Amino acid sequence: MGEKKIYLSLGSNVGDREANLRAAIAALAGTGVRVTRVSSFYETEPVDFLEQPWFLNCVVEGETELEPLALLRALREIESRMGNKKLIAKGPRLIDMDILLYGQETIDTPELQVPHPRMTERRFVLVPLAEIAPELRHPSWSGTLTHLLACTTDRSEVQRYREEKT
Ligand code: GSY
Repeated sequence: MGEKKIYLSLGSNVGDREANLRAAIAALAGTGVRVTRVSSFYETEPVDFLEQPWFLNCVVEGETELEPLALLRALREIESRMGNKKLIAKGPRLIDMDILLYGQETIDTPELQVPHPRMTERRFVLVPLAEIAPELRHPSWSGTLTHLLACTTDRSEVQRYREEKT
């Protein structure tokens, strides 16, 4: 099938959120994903389920030869190895990894939908993605990522995170 450019959304709102994001990004290399870019980290107001701590979110660009479902399973494997437990649907989680885009493909199966169906309604995805890929387009969108960000009706807070220097 060849190598595909992919975009993933990562989020954490339990424990050491920064360390969780960094561990998940590091783990991607062992699954057949070559990470090519990582956005800044962002402090983001929860959406959907509001009574939970703010998230730290970022977006990762990578290249992989994994098929889409194999990639999804690899992400779920990293989540469970890191000890993720989603006790409440849409509730707090140590790490969450979603496939946003898989090349220019459209996938609509019960297990996986790509582009991620809610990504254009989520500033916590659009802001970091626009940082690393402002001109990104997909056949199912009208315009670039920058245009989608300008048009979204989501007003939730997304603030650049000050990363600690070690
Ligand atoms: O869908 C991913 C988990 N999640 C998030 C998130 O990552 N960030 C923010 N800000 N809100 C969220 N609500 C859910 S569910």
